[in-house]
Amino acid sequence: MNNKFLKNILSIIIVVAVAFAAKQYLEAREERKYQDQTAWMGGEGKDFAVMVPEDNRALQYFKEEFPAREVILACAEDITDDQLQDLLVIYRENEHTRLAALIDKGEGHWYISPEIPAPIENQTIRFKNIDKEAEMEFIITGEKEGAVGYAVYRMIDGEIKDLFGEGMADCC
Ligand SMILES: [Ca+2]
Ligand SMILES: [Ca+2]
Repeated sequence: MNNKFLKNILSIIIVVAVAFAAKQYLEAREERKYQDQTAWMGGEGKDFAVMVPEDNRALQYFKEEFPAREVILACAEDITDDQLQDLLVIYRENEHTRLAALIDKGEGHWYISPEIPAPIENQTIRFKNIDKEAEMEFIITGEKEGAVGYAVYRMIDGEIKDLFGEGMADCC
């Protein structure tokens, strides 16, 4: 082996090592960027709200009021900033999937919000006070034939208002 050959080998090794390190660095940076962008969602798929038990009073009320609605997911949280637990319900009725909020008015009364379209399948609900102020916001995700969407909502004047989101029209 001559010197020139060794030098060539060495420079190839250096180039490969530098390229590898750069790739690692860029990947780590992308990963951090993704985590920053989705940090408000509560991390990678964690803290999904869980279904309330069958004997939840708001859920029972909803089922009595609307026997034709098939409940898919119902999760409780105070979404009106009044310390009374409300209930978000995703349900199916006449081939449509919808979301409505039951707002606890105290003494066994609930106000039921106008319904809005909800994803067809794999629905999730997450509660997160995104701006850390007043009402708790909630994030709905779901799919329809592989198309994924999400949106962030807040209760405003008794209605479920869409603050921002992506792909929701394709999965509802
Ligand atoms: Ca409430
Ligand atoms: Ca808020």
